[in-house]
Amino acid sequence: MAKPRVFRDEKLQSEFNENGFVKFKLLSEAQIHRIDDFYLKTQEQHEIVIDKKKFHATNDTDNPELIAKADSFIKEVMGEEIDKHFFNYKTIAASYLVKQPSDASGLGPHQDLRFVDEEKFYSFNIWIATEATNKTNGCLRFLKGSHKLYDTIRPLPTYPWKYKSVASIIPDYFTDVPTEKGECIILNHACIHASYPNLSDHTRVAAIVAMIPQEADILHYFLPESDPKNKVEKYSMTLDDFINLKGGQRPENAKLIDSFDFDFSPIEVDPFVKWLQQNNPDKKPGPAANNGSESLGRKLLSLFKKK
Ligand SMILES: O=C(O)CCC(=O)C(=O)O
Repeated sequence: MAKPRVFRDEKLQSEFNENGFVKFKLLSEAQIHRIDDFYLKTQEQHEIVIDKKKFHATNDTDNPELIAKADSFIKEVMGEEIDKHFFNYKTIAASYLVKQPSDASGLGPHQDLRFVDEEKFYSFNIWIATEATNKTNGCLRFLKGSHKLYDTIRPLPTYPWKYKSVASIIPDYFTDVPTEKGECIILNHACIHASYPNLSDHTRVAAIVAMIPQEADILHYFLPESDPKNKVEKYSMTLDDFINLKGGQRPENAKLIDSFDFDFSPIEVDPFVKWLQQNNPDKKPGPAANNGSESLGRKLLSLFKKK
């Protein structure tokens, strides 16, 4: 069964379906300025975490007032344009994603959390930076088509990533996606992606809004720590449940709708490499590198929820 359409433009929808990401011009210079201005006014509050984190999100501040204000401000500005490009959607959370100028500000290959039943739906971010992005200041990179490869559960607070076994191979096959000022990237949360460290002389600021098709339920997958035999718990969530989610804990008021076993064993390397080569005949593998995926669970946590 085809997944519901959300783009008004058929070509953008089909590129997104095919690759797992697509970019287009979303915001005007004035709208970008407002997004930037809000960040500058709250910079000190946002940067409270920079001793520990060179890539950080509004949620990392643990400042409920700031998190709520940034959420509604970003939705307000982006909301002026979103309906021109999308229909049949609902928004989840909005946040700033900030890269300090540091070689520790890169994000290794990862998939974002799973918010919906991905056999029927998909969830995605609208991601937009306040300046043009490139390899030097931390642009995004994608493994084309990887959202269609395996059905993966990406739970919290543990994040037993099925692609861990191949994380060091993936970057050789990434497609870099630089952006012009005002251009956004729509990324499927199941598409493997990463971003370069910011090696420029100033902070790279981006804003995201997470969205899902209108008819999809918002879900949260919880996998308790320590015992690999634990079952995955699936909760039906409201936006408030997400806002009130505490790190490492079950959602307090959300309804548990299922509890099931899932095979989190890492994928086999050889068939994956074959797939990589077939899908990216123009790319050459280099020596395997450590791409920083070990701190992934922690970084993902900060993308989407409060502590
Ligand atoms: O802003 C970045 O550099 C990373 C963004 C990202 O990984 C995401 O939006 O899921």
